[in-house]
Amino acid sequence: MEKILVTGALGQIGSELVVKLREIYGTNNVIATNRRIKEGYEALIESGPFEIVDVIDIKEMAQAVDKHKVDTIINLAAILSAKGEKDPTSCWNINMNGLYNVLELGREKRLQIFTPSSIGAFGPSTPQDNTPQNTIQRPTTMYGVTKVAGELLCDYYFKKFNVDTRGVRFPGLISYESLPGGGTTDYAVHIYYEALKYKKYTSFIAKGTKMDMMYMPDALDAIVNLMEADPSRLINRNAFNVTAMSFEPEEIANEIKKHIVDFEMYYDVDPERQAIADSWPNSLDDSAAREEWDWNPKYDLEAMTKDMLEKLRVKLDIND
Ligand code: AKB
Repeated sequence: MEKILVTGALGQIGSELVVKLREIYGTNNVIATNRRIKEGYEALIESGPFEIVDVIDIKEMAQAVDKHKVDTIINLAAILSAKGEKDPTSCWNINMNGLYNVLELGREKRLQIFTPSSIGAFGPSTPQDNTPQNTIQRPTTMYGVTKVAGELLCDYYFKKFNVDTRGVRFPGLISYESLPGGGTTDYAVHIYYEALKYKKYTSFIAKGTKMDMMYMPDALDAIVNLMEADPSRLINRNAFNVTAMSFEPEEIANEIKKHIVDFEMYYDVDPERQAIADSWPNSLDDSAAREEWDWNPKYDLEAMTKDMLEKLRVKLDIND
């Protein structure tokens, strides 16, 4: 990775990844792109090369790749699970046609490509506990359909055209910089904001619903470490299970109560997002990632909660 273009750079992962990549590879070697300017991201936009690029427009993508002599694309432009159920057409268009364009550019211009898959690539017939790396994948959301198809397409471009494609199946990602937009696991981010602001939170996910999660610093390390991994060690390449913790709403609430003793948790379950959560695994087996590229997350629920609350107190200017 020498000249890296990030799509969806103003999203939840992109806005933090661009900063990290610029620290490692140099500001001018990381080209942040997004399909539109978003309010609140002025500092990021002005901090280095930025282009308005829509992944579904291959000409726009090709121009940015040529202009900046890019050798790597990290393709983060995507519509998440809950939003994808409200607008399956856009979900297919951005997630699939965008990825196809990225892979075609990878083939033509010999680029290295990172594409995130998700726990959303699994479905109700997948084994729910310690979900294996290779198992049944029959997702019931459009997001999941695009993620399974995306995993296969990346495998195809590697095998057929020798494009250096790599990827992980991310769980719910938790961060304090940018809010996630339209996911099923978003409750695990919102809860920290509301705990600090109002000392209470109403969860749209039901008690007892376990899902895999990860703190953003570990997710960023996963991207960089996989992209830098020795290719001769990679057997799975495009869809490594990765996880850092698995919890249900009561467990995160109890962890927050250790820091905010009068925090109260309520439930008002959203049937659509609950159905998605119920179709996803309780916990993943990430041993392939550990064996093939030394995946080893640093944050568990306790360490993440401490750090999230400390960072958000500063960001939200809350002192009590
Ligand atoms: C979502 O909830 O849609 C995402 C994901 C797990 O892929 N956070």
